[in-house]
Amino acid sequence: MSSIVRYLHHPASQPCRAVHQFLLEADIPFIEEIVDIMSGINERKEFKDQYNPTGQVPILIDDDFVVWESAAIAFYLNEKFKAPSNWFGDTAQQRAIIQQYLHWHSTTLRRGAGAFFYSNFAECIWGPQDYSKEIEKGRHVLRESMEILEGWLSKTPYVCGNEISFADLQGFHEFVSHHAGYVIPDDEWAKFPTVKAWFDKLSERPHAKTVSTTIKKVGEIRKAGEIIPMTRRTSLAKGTEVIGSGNLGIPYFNS
Ligand SMILES: N[C@@H](CCC(=O)N[C@@H](CS)C(=O)NCC(=O)O)C(=O)O
Repeated sequence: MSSIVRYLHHPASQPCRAVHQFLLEADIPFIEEIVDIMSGINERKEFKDQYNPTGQVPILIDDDFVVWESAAIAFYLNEKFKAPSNWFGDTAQQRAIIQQYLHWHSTTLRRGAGAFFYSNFAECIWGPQDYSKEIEKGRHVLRESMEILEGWLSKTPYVCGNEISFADLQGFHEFVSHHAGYVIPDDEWAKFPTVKAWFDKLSERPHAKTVSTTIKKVGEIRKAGEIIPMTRRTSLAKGTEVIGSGNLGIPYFNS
């Protein structure tokens, strides 16, 4: 296997930034390739056949080995490059707790990304419409997830213990998008002071800043009311969004 891996990603994507930050934090050599998911290139058959049948990023390529899903990518990198044990755990119990977070994350906090997507990106794709139901669904999941996180973080400084792990990066980058997109109002943050303190602490890490530059710009552009041209669908508009929702009449196209 090659010693320099290829990392296919997009900086506006939460799971992509989590893996990107992990690559930098663990000092893993990689070649960066940005996939323009805003243009829908990732929806092409060739892309899906070659890289990822879901048409999503991030994707990691190590010679002829291809792996997608952010947590699986980070897990592979951790093993291959023998990253410091804080990232994926040293003991069976630490490893289990980190995996526990990652599984919880993908069905809860991650689903709250709908609040960001529908308040910041939907209009750019489908024009002005009433997206409030979708936004509220995302916000609901986000609030419930923040309640759980508030409990965890009141016991330990990081979500899985005393040291930062990949679980923190995965969770943190969801909040980076919500923060950049003005999704969580101050009075909502105030209900979760421990989550906010954890978010602020992680925001200070130099690599967190490096990988978050683009999404912060995106947030400012949208706040100014400007439209970002994009034709993409997203995982959230492919019918995989918030629990039991189906599609609430928001148009999207299957090709
Ligand atoms: N569970 C996946 C989620 C990946 C994901 O949602 N990727 C989005 C960007 S945030 C994507 O590539 N969407 C395709 C699109 O927008 O067309 C992971 O953790 O890697």
